[in-house]
Amino acid sequence: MDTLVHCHLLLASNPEVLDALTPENDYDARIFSYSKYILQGNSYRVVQDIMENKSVELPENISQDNVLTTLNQLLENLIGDQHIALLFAIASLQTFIQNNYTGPKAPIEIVPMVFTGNTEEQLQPILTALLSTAGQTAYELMDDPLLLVLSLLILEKLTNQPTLFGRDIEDESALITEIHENGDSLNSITQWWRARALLTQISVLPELYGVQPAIASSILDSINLPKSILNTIEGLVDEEFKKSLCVIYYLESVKCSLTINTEHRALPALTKVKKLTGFEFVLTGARAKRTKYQQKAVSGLIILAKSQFFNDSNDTESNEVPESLALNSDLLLEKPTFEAIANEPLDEQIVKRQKLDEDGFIEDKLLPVAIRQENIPLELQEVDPNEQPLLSNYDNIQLLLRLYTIRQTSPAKDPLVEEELGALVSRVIYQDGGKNWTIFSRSLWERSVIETTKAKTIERGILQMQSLVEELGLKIQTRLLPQSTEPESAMPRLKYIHQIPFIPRWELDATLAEKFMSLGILKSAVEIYERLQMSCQAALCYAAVGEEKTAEAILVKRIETHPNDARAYSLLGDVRQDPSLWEKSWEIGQYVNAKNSLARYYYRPPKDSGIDSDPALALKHLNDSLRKYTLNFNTWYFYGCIALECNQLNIAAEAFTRCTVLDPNHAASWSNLSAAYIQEGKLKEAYSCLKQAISSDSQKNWRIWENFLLVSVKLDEWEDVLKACKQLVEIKKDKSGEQSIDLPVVEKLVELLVTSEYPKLTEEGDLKFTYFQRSCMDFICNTLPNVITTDARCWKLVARVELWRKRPWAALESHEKAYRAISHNPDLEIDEKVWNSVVEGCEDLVAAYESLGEMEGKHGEGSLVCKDWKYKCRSTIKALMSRGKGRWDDSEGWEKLLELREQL
Ligand SMILES: *[C@@H]1O[C@H](CO)[C@@H](O)[C@H](O)[C@H]1NC(C)=O
Ligand SMILES: *[C@@H]1O[C@H](CO)[C@@H](O)[C@H](O)[C@H]1NC(C)=O
Ligand SMILES: *[C@@H]1O[C@H](CO)[C@@H](O)[C@H](O)[C@H]1NC(C)=O
Ligand SMILES: *[C@@H]1O[C@H](CO)[C@@H](O)[C@H](O)[C@H]1NC(C)=O
Ligand SMILES: CC(=O)N[C@H]1CO[C@H](CO)[C@@H](O)[C@@H]1O
Ligand SMILES: CC(=O)N[C@H]1CO[C@H](CO)[C@@H](O)[C@@H]1O
Ligand SMILES: CC(=O)N[C@H]1CO[C@H](CO)[C@@H](O)[C@@H]1O
Ligand SMILES: CC(=O)N[C@H]1CO[C@H](CO)[C@@H](O)[C@@H]1O
Repeated sequence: MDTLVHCHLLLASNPEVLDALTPENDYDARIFSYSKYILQGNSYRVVQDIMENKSVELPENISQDNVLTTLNQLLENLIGDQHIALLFAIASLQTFIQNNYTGPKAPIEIVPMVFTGNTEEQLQPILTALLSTAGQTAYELMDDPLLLVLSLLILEKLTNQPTLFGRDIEDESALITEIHENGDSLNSITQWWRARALLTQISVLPELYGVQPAIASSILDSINLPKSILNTIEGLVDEEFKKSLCVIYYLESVKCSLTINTEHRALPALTKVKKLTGFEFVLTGARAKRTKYQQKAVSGLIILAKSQFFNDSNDTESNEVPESLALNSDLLLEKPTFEAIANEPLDEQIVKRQKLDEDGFIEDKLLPVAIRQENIPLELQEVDPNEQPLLSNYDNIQLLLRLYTIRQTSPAKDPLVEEELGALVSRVIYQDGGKNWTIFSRSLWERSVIETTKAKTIERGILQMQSLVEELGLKIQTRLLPQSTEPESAMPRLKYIHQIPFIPRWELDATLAEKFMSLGILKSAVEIYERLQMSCQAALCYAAVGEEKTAEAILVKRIETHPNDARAYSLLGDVRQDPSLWEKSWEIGQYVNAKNSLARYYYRPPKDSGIDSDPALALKHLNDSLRKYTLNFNTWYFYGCIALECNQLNIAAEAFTRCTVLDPNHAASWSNLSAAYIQEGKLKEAYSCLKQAISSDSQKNWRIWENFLLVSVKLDEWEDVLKACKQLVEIKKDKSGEQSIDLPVVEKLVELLVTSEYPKLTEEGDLKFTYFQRSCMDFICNTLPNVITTDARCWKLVARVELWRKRPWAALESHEKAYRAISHNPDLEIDEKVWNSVVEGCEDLVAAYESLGEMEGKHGEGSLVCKDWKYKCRSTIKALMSRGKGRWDDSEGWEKLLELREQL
């Protein structure tokens, strides 16, 4: 029963579902009424009720330590009752989110409820400091940080985890949580809420350091989380319900990856959730009119999408969603009108970026793509592109999460990517029917972010951003003035908040400021930063637009007022390139980026510093950085590269292994990992890394393929050798021509081919070549001839293979080409070496005529490869002699030619 109630809390179900359950006693009734408050969006009432008459006194002189001690004592009593404590933690978290992310502000004052006396002002910096971590300060103006602190404290106590408050954790592995499929469901539920609370904490921090990311992801990393919960309520709920819980689990797991920058791991969860909800969508081309006067439609992108199930629609109705501003353009249409779907050839780059499967439909990618009309899944072919059907909210969220994942994994400002993102967000915004607040306002926001990158739409983009910032802030506050007797319910806004990446209020503001900054509207930007008291952000922006002096001044001032702001020290160090500031930053706050800056500095010191590069020292700084924060891909990569350079192979292997875990598609990491293994003599390991590397190598990096070739040769993996040879020729032929052919390796391949058994005719009269044989013949006989220019040895290899293929006429042709390749050498007349080699070539050709000429020709029985081969021999010899006459008449070669002519 408890578990069921808690599932509804996780799902943010409609509060009425609780009416169907009957409490057995007063205690249960209390639990039910608390749960109902939470589901109604009145979490504050739970907090209020539990804290009634429990406020405690703080010691005279308030410090971080004694606030923490006092809170811990207060909670000791409360923790005794696990259920009530958990509900209190949930309610505190939801109220915090309501107050800083979604509004409207809850009508309680938390500080006076907890502490007697007038301490609010003194407490704010202390509570902010408690939420700060790894040298970076949590956002100082957030509302009611005490709610988040309480929630986190209770949740870590309930899960028996070491506290993250008031001390530095060195060993993060002790904190990783493992959830078992048959584990206690209440524990899993508590862990789940802890992950939510930690992700909330991460969102009030300016950057991503500390142990919180690792803990949150360890909780949300395993399907055992929902499974262990569902095990307990087996039989009590239907399949649909179970599915919903798994759906939100996957969505939150993706959200977590996005939040902690491990977005490369998001795809499997996205794929699972798409399957679970039976969601169909596809990106395809369409003709579209975008402007009012446009006569002809031009090609564009569109997402066609349709939901299969609407099992998440137990929503409380609310018609209030943020206003979508009209584009108000004389030129552009509000939204494009689409005409023919999928008749347009898709942009080549979209097609190339993804490997097409046979039927032109790309599944299991961030964006499934249909190339042609017939590749569009059946259900979607019927969709009217201009009136697409309503999507279920979970499906809308999937589109948004895919949008975030694409954005985080693609190069910034790529116009093609922007267009794909635009297509995604349009699909979410333009649909008929009810709109959900969180999802709709977020998609409007994302549309603005995209629009502000384009000249034609930037105006609406900025205005929409401004209006959203106000909508979420000021308007909510004014609306909440006492005139409204019934405060608007907070629930519609909270419903999907844990599935969508958090963007706190101030971050919306800060993004708007950044946009102003990038447009050169410094004044408006600075106004915002000042209002938000975000000195570091302001400094970063100034530095980015080249105003280092201003940035420096802001940071200096910040340090004067906040001598413990480690991040500010480090940023000042970045501006001044001064190692002592980074050292200071590390000393006072263990701020991770300070160590990264130190490493960069000592690895590549500025010219005017007069010091030499010191990779070993850089390595040491990076080691400090990584011990403190283990999820930073770039730091691991840099660490690995320097370690390779210093021949610290174990370290390099460890580093690149970490890289490949964080981003399994990073070809260079796989390749560099293999380099470490090769040097350690671990060829097998190197080989399997390189296999991974080439399967993710979209950049066509020849270094990777060359390594793959070398290792495959050493391991006698000839199919792979062949594959690598082919790819290398493909990559390098335009630039280096026949130099791209690795001759000794190709010779070995030919040797293997021609000594392999030639297939017998099957009953149907076919020849069944092995894969290697077919592929090798194709490479040697079809690819190489287009690349070879002067190398006779290559032509002879082709001839050998043609002969093996029982195509003597083709073999002879290759011999002729081989001879032509050497005999064209203009140095023939002046260099005896060249003369001798041409004579040798001539001998070879004559031998070829002799041996092949009489064989059965191309046209089958009765035909010959070369009927007049003797005549051809003579004329070849004659032609060569006439070229050498007068210059080489008494040379050894001349003698050979005479002899040759005799023997015919
Ligand atoms: C939606 O509501 C119905 C009836 O109120 C209930 O049976 C069902 O379990 C709810 N679904 C979810 C996912 O909460
Ligand atoms: C809290 O204190 C007030 C006033 O002292 C009292 O009226 C009220 O009953 C108390 N509430 C509880 C739950 O003890
Ligand atoms: C207040 O703090 C000062 C120094 O920080 C300390 O000496 C003093 O004993 C404290 N007073 C109380 C009442 O704790
Ligand atoms: C950092 O160095 C220590 C001691 O040399 C070593 O044990 C540890 O594995 C290193 N850490 C990383 C992340 O490589
Ligand atoms: C500092 C800050 O931005 N606080 C905001 C927290 O969120 C609420 C919305 O409920 C805003 O009103 C506050 O301004
Ligand atoms: C209301 C509704 O659409 N319910 C659907 C929920 O999902 C199941 C399958 O999992 C469908 O059969 C229901 O129709
Ligand atoms: C405000 C609100 O809740 N609107 C909609 C949320 O989404 C469902 C569909 O999943 C609609 O039925 C609601 O009207
Ligand atoms: C693909 C590859 O080899 N990438 C890098 C491996 O590391 C070295 C540094 O040691 C880089 O220079 C390579 O580019």
